[in-house]
Amino acid sequence: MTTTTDNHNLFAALRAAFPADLDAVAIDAGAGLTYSWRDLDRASAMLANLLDGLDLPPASRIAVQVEKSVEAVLLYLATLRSGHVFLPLNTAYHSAEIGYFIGNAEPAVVVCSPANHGWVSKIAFQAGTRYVFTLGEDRSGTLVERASHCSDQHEPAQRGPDDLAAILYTSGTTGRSKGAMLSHRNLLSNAQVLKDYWGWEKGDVLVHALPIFHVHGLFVALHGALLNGSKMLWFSRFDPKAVIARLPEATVFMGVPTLYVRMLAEPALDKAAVRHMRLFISGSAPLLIETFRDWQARTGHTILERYGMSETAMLTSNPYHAKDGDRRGGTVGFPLPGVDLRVVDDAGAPVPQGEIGGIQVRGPNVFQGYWRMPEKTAEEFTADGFFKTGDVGRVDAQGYVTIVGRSKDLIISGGYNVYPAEIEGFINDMPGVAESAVVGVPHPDFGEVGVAVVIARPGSVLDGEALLATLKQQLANFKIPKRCFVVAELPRNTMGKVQKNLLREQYKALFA
Ligand code: MLC
Ligand code: AMP
Repeated sequence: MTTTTDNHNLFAALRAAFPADLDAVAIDAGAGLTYSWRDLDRASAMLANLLDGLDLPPASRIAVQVEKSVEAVLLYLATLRSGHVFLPLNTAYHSAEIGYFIGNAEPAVVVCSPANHGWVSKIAFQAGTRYVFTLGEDRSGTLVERASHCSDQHEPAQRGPDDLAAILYTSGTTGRSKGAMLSHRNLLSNAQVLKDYWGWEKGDVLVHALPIFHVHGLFVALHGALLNGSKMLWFSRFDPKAVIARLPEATVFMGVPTLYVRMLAEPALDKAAVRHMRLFISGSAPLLIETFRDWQARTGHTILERYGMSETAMLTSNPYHAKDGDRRGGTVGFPLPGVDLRVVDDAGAPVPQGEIGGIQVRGPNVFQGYWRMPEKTAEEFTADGFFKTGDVGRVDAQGYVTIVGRSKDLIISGGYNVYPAEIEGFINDMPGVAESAVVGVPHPDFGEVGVAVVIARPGSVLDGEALLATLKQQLANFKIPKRCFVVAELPRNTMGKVQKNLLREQYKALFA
């Protein structure tokens, strides 16, 4: 087993952190189903040997759209282990979305759920994919079947620090999604910083209730537990009652704000339920100050809010240790060790301390660029190597960062990003539609949701509900605006540009 520092393979570092007792439980998936550390090692070796046996070009993309399962984690570990590049895809994506990702990334291997094999394999083989495997949530499918014949011993592939470990697609404000390329060093350096910063300790047990196709569930939560040799209580989907019932066995929880809102709605959430908890972490979307305060009042715990992105993993965090400061609601804390963060004006010059501007960042966690989009990559970096996050914020005299908005036209709904431009494009293509605007409005459960405002072509009559029903057949469910209004005109400025701020104002109380 290679664990020497000259191999920068992230898997080698995670494997080196496994506890000495390999028979201890690593993942408790509920209903009596558990995986030991030895299981993780052997099963990921078998899957890595399966990938090796396919004789793929080095750094092949392994695209994966499957329901959350421990086997999906094993496939992620196996992909790292064999030196290929993991490309996770949200299970909500439909064929048009998947067609784009597969066409753009040209994965050598696609793994999908058994139910989707028909349409996914058609798209994949047309795009030149060599192998399509299936993986069901219940360990069914051809992937596990084929791997069961492979050896359970595997030496991790030799990887350099800048070699790619994963590509995460993030939607673009204009045009199509971009694949953020993350290297072994990007991911490992961030995981190591968080291990220290959040005070991971022996005996910690993590509740893992997030999806594993985005940074939060796949990297922040999973790497955190693995790098600390900590057990995970595994939930294939978030159910507040089920999670609260197992909180007494846990010490660490990570969630998007919606998860906290939904747990607060449960009477069973009380001080007894959280008696062994050490840390509650929130991120991926703004945590409302009311949620922060309600959580404090109900549980006695102060949520630690942090901020990150697909392109950078984690950037800032409220302090864990009291000696480093308070956890301040409404702020995302301090830049993490190793992260340079600055706030600049429209011309790119740093603003005076305390003033609002665009947030730019630099550090070992910042990605390698967008997959096959060198011009886009160049546009998003400054000459001195800072990445333009598209988030707008300020830094106060104590160094706390507050996010006040976004320069990118983006809605964050229940922790998922929705790009209005993409939705508007689909709506505008529908018969009878002259134009549309999609804006985000406050929502008590999802934080923010999309609302579509549509103008009909002269002579056409449109039905908002019918438009949404059509959209639902084309796009992932979380992207569908929750309401659609057909109106006579959209508010415009003197340049003719739609004034989305006025629409947001007009519809802001829709879900109050
Ligand atoms: C589901 N729906 C959503 C939605 N999730 N709509 C808007 N926003 C969402 N996030 C739709 C469903 O399709 C359904 O529509 C209706 O809303 C009600 O669904 P539900 O049953 O209430 O949803 P549920 O399945 O319980 O999912 C809610 C959720 C989930 C909050 C558990 O969205 C979730 O796991 N979010 C976490 C996302 C995440 O991990 N983000 C991290 C990104 S990483 P219909 O019409 O079908 O009834 C990142 C970087 C960083 O941002 O800093 O971490
Ligand atoms: P994603 O592209 O899915 O990785 O989403 C990243 C975006 O989520 C960031 O650019 C921010 O706009 C937002 N985000 C993440 N964490 C927070 C937070 N704690 N507060 C506010 N916004 C956040």
